[in-house]
Amino acid sequence: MTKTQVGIVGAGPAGLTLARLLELEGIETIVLESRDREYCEQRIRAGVLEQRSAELLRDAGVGERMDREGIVHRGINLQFDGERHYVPMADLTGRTIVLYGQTEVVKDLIAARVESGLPLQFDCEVQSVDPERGIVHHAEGALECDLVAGCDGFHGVCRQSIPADTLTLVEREYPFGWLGILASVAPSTAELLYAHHERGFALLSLRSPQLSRYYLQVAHDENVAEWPDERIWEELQIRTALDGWTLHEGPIIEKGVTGMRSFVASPMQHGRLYLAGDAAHIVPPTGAKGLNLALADIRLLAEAIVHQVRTGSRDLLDAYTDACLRRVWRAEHFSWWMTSMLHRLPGGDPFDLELQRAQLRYVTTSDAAARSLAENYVGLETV
Ligand code: RFL
Ligand code: PHB
Repeated sequence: MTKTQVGIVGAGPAGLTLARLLELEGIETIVLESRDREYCEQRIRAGVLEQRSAELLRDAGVGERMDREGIVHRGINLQFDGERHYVPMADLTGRTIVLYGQTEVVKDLIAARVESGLPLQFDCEVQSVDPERGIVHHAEGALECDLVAGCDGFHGVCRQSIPADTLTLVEREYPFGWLGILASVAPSTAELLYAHHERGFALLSLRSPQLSRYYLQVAHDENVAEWPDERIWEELQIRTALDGWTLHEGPIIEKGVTGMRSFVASPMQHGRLYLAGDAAHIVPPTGAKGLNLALADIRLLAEAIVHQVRTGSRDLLDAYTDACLRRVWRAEHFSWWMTSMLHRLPGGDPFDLELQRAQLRYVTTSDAAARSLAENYVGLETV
């Protein structure tokens, strides 16, 4: 049986970043990924990197293109009741965010791994993990590991390999989803716009000076075939309209619907298996936290593994779940709060609506409330 120090299941941002950080410390890893390279590099997902996520990628030696092509943002816009308000996050917190697509992060990490010539096996599905013995069963055989990193996302097999009676799952599903598009048109706003509207939420984001990424609140099981391009633009125009401002339209090059859920599995470890990223927790995307939480887990897991290899002490590994979950639950609350404040609640009564409007007025008029939103959005340093 092949042996390695750390077996990594999944070549998403979590698995690839862990592989890279351990490589820099001289720790041996093998990465197994069920899909092919092209699929991994094309999958469109998150776009907002907290400052500390950007720093982690720089520490991993893959920040060069991000620093050249990523777009630094200093705030976000919130729109409601026909007015647009700016939340100056950098002024309120001293920190910024970087707009750089998850697809680009993944491409940079894969390129670095390939250049190092270290094992990264695509088209190699993991079927199960034996957490006690550290054995990973995959399409082409088995791998024996000192430690297994379960970075295989929400639908992966690693979490399911932990005995059900030792795992607590906490979950909330939301009665709506997002229709996301990538459009070949210059963004119409310099920074992100989150819009509360009686017809539903809308978000204007971007990927580059020529590529816009826009979202509309839709039903959680919405059929994308019912959304021809004209209908998407019409709805975006209505939900983001503002006197004296124009939303520019262009060819839509990708569209898809994502359901929204909050989910936390605890503990995030069992025997030799450690879960990280979406394999252990999911947030609704309104707080832009999914990718950032995955990278925060990886920072802790890499530190704990290095500490154990260098000193023989399991202290940091044993503390891994608690250290991760403090940040995870803060982000769960923030993501739920942003989601609740900004979406049209199906069947929502006037009381719900007035609470949302009161909260939106508060965060756009009180410095203290705006700072609270901003420090969560850019990423808290203290959790
Ligand atoms: P990933 O990115 O899902 O990577 C997991 C990898 O594991 C592979 N895999 C397996 N490999 C081997 N054997 C198996 N049995 C395997 N099962 C799965 C998968 O093919 C994949 O390559 O998890 P990771 O690394 O934890 O990264 C987390 C982020 O991807 C995620 O938090 C965010 O992208 C969440 N998310 C979004 N977050 C945002 O902040 N903003 C967004 O706009 C946003 N959009 C999204 C999203 C997540 C989505 N998913 C998961 C459905 C849109 C979507 C569609
Ligand atoms: C994105 O650019 O894809 C994005 C930005 C902010 C969010 C979610 C997604 O809250």
